[in-house]
Amino acid sequence: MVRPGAGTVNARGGGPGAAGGWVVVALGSNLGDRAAHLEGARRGLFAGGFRWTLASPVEETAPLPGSTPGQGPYLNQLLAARRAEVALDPAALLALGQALERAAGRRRADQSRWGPRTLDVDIVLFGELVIDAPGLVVPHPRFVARPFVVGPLLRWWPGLRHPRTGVLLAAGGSV
Ligand code: A4P
Ligand code: MG
Repeated sequence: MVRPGAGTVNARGGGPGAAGGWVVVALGSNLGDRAAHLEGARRGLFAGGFRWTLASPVEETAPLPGSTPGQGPYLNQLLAARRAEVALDPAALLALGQALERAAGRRRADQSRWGPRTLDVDIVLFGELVIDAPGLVVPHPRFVARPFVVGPLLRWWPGLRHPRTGVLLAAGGSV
């Protein structure tokens, strides 16, 4: 749960290659009808006020190292919306994503960390915002190591810099 006013929110300057005008969400699913879960998330996000206009191809990916062993492959996809087309603040977008996860039947209590899930909705970027609040860290703390996130980002915004560090993103994944 994100407590309004908790933590810190800082806006950094934009610049060439910055995705300052865009909000980016990552979808993941490796349980049940994976494609249907992503479709439900795309529809629910748009209807809820995240009016995305960029969508990466859906990519099938092996579970990341560190994921609970024995689970199946994921479908992953990235969506991006212009900030002007996002009628939600970061906490509200997180709450919408979690509501969609619940609607997809996700149960956290009986799942180990990085266990299989019907739907995961992560906020990757919220323009240039840097957020360190209980329950919400933006940019998403692990996205730079994920080729299925960094790949689409660099195709959309070559020369993209990490809003927290200012470091150029690399396809290989480290910042
Ligand atoms: N949270 C904090 N910041 C954010 C943010 N920017 N976006 C909090 C979304 N949530 C954020 O998440 C745990 C807590 O993170 C939430 O309470 C939220 O307030 P969760 O969805 O309950 O659990 P999780 O997703 O299992 O944990 P975590 O650590 O967020 O995992 P990740 O980083 O989401 O990775 N392999 C492949 N191939 N594809 C995947 O998509 N995903 C994961 C999970 C593991 N392996 C994967 C994939
Ligand atoms: Mg997550």
